[in-house]
Amino acid sequence: MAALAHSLYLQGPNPWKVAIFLNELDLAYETELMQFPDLKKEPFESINPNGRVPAIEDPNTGMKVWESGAIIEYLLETYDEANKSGLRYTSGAAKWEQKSWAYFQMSGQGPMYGQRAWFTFVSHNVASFWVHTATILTRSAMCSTTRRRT
Ligand SMILES: N[C@@H](CCC(=O)N[C@@H](CS)C(=O)NCC(=O)O)C(=O)O
Repeated sequence: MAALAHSLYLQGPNPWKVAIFLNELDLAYETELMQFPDLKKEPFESINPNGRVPAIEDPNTGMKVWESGAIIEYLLETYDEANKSGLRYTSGAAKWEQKSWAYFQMSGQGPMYGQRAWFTFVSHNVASFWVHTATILTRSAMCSTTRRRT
């Protein structure tokens, strides 16, 4: 396989899922440690219109991929033909069990752990937190959709 030089925009817990997976597949990669203010503007928003890490750029394919779950699926499909990770289920019950756990992690466990950390370490005002979070997430989702490349 050709040498791979991924740029992984790394800060907070989610990028580590991708780093662990890159290591599992023995893929060479470079990391770029981002600062929070740099996530919500160019040039990073051209990589991830949602302005969050992780995101990767793959010079082998020219692909830019963001959202940790999507990145892991991309790496599985692109670089794990031999099922080195043991996670490349392409059919049957194992495929759908894997997808069930992956969706649970990304839509349930991950966000809940994040919100608990926010309440515990940053904001202790639960009521205003929910209004604030819903507002930010709604705006962020609208902006991401608007910025989506065609
Ligand atoms: N669902 C996303 C979550 C990404 C995410 O929230 N990343 C955090 C760091 S772990 C981040 O970029 N936070 C910056 C922000 O929310 O502005 C994923 O799994 O990639």
